[in-house]
Amino acid sequence: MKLYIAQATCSLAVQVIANELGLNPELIHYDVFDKSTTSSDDFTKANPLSYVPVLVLDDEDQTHLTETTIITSYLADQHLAAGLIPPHGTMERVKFDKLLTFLATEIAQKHIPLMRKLQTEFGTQWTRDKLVAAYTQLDEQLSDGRAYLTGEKFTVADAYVWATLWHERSGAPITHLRNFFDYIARIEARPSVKKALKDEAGMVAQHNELKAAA
Ligand SMILES: N[C@@H](CCC(=O)N[C@@H](CS)C(=O)NCC(=O)O)C(=O)O
Repeated sequence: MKLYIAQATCSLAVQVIANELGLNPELIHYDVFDKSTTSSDDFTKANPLSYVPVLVLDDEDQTHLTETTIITSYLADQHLAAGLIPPHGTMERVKFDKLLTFLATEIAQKHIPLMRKLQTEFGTQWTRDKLVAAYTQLDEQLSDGRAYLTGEKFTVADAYVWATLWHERSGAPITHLRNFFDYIARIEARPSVKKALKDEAGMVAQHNELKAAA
């Protein structure tokens, strides 16, 4: 498998889930600013919309999967015994997919226009307020002392929350949420997360060397 990643983006969620499962997809780094990659591949062929993550499967069709929630869920579904996602066809899974949709729409995609400073003053405030409300909901969910969002087990949802924690760049004031940041510290202690950051830094360094040599 090949996984297209970009520095400090949602592709980290896929790296974490692959690491949790002991999978080793070939990593290709995409620079979102100059649009180059660490391979000779044209990234727009991998994803015409030019965003990461993209997972290229080893099947006959070389299926290209996009969308963070879909890629992470797909990998977790292939290894259900690891417990990173509830099985399809259960109410637990319906609630889990609801949570993933919430994280994608109310958190991940809300940060992006803020980070890119694309909004009016009113729009910026409105979006930051939405983010604070969404993170507060997660903080409340964690207030019963559970280790992770859906209970005692680390899941795809936790990887996604961590990978899209961009409040420092988007200016969403959430650092008062103590349950939430204790939870983030638990996630950051996981070997899968440390490895994802190390591998990502390695790919960025390799990319910079390639550019310097060009
Ligand atoms: N709907 C996609 C969005 C992915 C996305 O926003 N990717 C960002 C990084 S987190 C990206 O690649 N941006 C590059 C660009 O827009 O040029 C998903 O949830 O995976």
